[in-house]
Amino acid sequence: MKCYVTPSSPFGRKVRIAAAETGQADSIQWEFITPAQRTESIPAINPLGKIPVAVLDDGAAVYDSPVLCALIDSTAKDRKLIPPDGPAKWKALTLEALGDGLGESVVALSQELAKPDDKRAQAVVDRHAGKVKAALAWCDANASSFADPPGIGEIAVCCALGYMELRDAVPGWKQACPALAKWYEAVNKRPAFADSAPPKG
Ligand SMILES: N[C@@H](CCC(=O)N[C@@H](CS)C(=O)NCC(=O)O)C(=O)O
Repeated sequence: MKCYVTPSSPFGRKVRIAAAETGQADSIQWEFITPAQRTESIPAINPLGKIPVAVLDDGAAVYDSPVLCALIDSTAKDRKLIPPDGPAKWKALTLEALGDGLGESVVALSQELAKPDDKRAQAVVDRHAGKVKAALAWCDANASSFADPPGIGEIAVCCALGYMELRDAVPGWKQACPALAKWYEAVNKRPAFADSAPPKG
């Protein structure tokens, strides 16, 4: 399959990590595109115009990142990212939803903060900053029970934090969340995470 991502997208990074962690990165044709190329060509594949999106060998489109990660996990042989059933499965998928929600609020917050003062809506900043703060506090309180090796939930949380750092959207978060910061530093040493770190700038 062919998978479209942008280099700095936390959701694209999730899919890249899922593929690398399960040993399948080389069986996917990665298409790194710019935001301008995304605007131009992705709506023909995904009506929402968002990446990550994949085109399967039979021409079918698959999106978004939770669906793509589940697809990749379904063809993984030894290392699985999503437990097969029972409470462990729902726990992993719920942590993925938290990580994705954190990522969405971090993207919205950093876009709003990047606007000039007279165009910025403080209510939007406050709403997303509140969600980010609450998600970080939850992750900090629960980091000691994060799966090792990381599953799909931990991958989603790490990708959101990586984008948050890239945009410096929450200065001082490592001091405020020391357990989460320690986990984040350790998990980023795994090759799949280090190799997909978002580019600066
Ligand atoms: N829920 C989606 C979110 C994907 C998403 O927001 N992608 C962003 C890049 S980080 C995008 O393509 N934005 C373009 C747009 O919203 O038009 C997922 O998990 O894949």
